[in-house]
Amino acid sequence: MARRWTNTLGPRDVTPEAVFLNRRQIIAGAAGAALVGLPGAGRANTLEPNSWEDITSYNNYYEFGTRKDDPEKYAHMLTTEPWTVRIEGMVDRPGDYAFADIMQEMTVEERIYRFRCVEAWSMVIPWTGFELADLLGLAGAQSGAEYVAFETALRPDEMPGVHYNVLDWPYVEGLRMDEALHPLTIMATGIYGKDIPNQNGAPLRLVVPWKYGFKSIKSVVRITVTEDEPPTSWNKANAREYGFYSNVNPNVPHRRWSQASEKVIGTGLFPTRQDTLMFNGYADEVAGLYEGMDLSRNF
Ligand SMILES: Nc1nc2c(c(=O)[nH]1)N[C@H]1C(S)=C(S)[C@@H](COP(=O)(O)O)O[C@H]1N2
Ligand SMILES: [Mo]
Repeated sequence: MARRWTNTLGPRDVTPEAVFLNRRQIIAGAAGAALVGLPGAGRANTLEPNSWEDITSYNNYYEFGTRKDDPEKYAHMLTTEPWTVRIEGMVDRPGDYAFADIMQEMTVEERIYRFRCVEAWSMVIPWTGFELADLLGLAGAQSGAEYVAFETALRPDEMPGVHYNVLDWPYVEGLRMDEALHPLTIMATGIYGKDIPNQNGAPLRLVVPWKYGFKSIKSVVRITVTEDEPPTSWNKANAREYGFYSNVNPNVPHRRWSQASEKVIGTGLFPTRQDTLMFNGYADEVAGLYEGMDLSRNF
């Protein structure tokens, strides 16, 4: 992972939404090449991002409550400046990394990704952020490490939802190392070129576009590089329904509902439904990671 980092775009380089929309085709063709020309998808080649309003008002962030509008109402209580991420475990340079220092080192890009929640709704979100691989490189992740574990802040004074035992706090997630190093895996720090709003996981959150949304852990304060498969919040809460991998897969239903189609957020009172794509449309890029695995067992 010998790489040099250059800072091409800071989190405060604001791109007005209208300008952003005009540029989206170019961006989708460059950074988001994965999104263009999906075989057999029967869809437009460019993705139409959801509005800022949809993306920031229809959220899951249970630390602030379980209703879709709770995060927008309450996440402003979270203090995100200053922010540090502890990176530890099998790394050459463990320590507390200030978010501002991380941003100095990272190449921030814009990526338009499909986002698919396990509750069978979907959006398209124009993230800005950097590749997780670059952050792991900065900390000196060691060869031989197999997994990466993530943890969200736990602040009872700032998070009204953590007083309820809906999950075992703090929220934790994990990836296999090859998933973590995949170029589609990013740490998002913005949306539409603006700083990421608290309800979406400020100041930095994981985004893994081929997995159900709950893998994309918000407001990360700890990253541990490890040999062992780490525990994950939804698997701890209900192992029958939520596995470690959680790859978007229309052929493997959730125990209580089909995963073959999804509601398209932002399509009005009688929302459009569309067929869910294998690996959320990123099969060409990521199917190889799971070759030989039985995805109905490793769900
Ligand atoms: N810390 C934390 N991260 C979280 C969650 C959460 O409740 N707490 N919800 C997850 C779920 S279920 C989804 S679908 C996505 C939602 O991201 P969004 O609100 O930015 O669309 O965040 C994921 N990350
Ligand atoms: Mo979700």
